[in-house]
Amino acid sequence: LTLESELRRAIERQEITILYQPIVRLEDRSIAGFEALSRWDHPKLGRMSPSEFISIAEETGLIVDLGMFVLDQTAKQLSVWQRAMRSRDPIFASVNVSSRQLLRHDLIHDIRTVLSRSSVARGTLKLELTESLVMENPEHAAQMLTRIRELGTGLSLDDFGTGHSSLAYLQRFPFDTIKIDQSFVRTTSRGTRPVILKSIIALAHDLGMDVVAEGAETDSDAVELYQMGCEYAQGFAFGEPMDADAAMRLLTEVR
Ligand code: G
Ligand code: G
Ligand code: MN
Ligand code: NA
Repeated sequence: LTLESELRRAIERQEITILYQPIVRLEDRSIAGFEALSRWDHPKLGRMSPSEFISIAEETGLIVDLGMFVLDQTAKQLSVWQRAMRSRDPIFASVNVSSRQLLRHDLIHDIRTVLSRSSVARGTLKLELTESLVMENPEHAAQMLTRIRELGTGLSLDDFGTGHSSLAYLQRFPFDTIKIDQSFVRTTSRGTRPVILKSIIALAHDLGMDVVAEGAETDSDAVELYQMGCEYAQGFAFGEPMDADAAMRLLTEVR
């Protein structure tokens, strides 16, 4: 069997596992949401990370079914979490979307279907897209993203700072959140990037966007980010990607 046909079968048989990594409010370290991260449990090769199979999925078009599976599972899981913690601010969940799903497929139809099958609070299902994805076809991407926002879906700009789009482009797309790439964040405790970080945070806030710092690995990263005005962070300092039950325990444990 080729990897392609194995992946096709794995998607059909739902052998893709979704892990969830917490995104916390730096103010009080409470959980604001989770990012969904796929894993493929291959019978011989073991647990594979997206870097090993997303490109195959993209090239073969399998990403459309895989993406729908991840969206659907995540929305269902999000409804379960929200029901379990009814009294507090509803948490969000964000799902990574690849180029083919947005630009060469009817993602809007998929999102409508997923939202109609689940009962997530409006605005709490979010998509993550990278700069390089939206820059492949800025006009088309901007149109699609505007329609997706109208469905009540949040939009995060992922890996911010690694692409080569101009900052001016930020205003052309209806993102509500930017996620600062790990490469800027992981070095905060060594003090090499504070100027860049502070500027990105201030710019995002001026544009009315929330900011999530990715790759916060230590407590001092978290403290420094908060001092720089960043309100959300994700990283090993707060939790690694975990299964849905572990996420549920984290949400419902008495703090
Ligand atoms: O979890 P990990 O570090 O291995 O993720 C690597 C990359 O794979 C991340 O950049 C993430 O955006 C991407 N990724 C994870 N899950 C998915 C998914 O379900 N769909 C797509 N398109 N990308 C994903
Ligand atoms: O590209 P994207 O931002 O979606 O990538 C998310 C990936 O980053 C996940 O696969 C996750 O495993 C990884 N990751 C999350 N937190 C940390 C961290 O604190 N340090 C490092 N090195 N990687 C992280
Ligand atoms: Mn991401
Ligand atoms: Na990222």
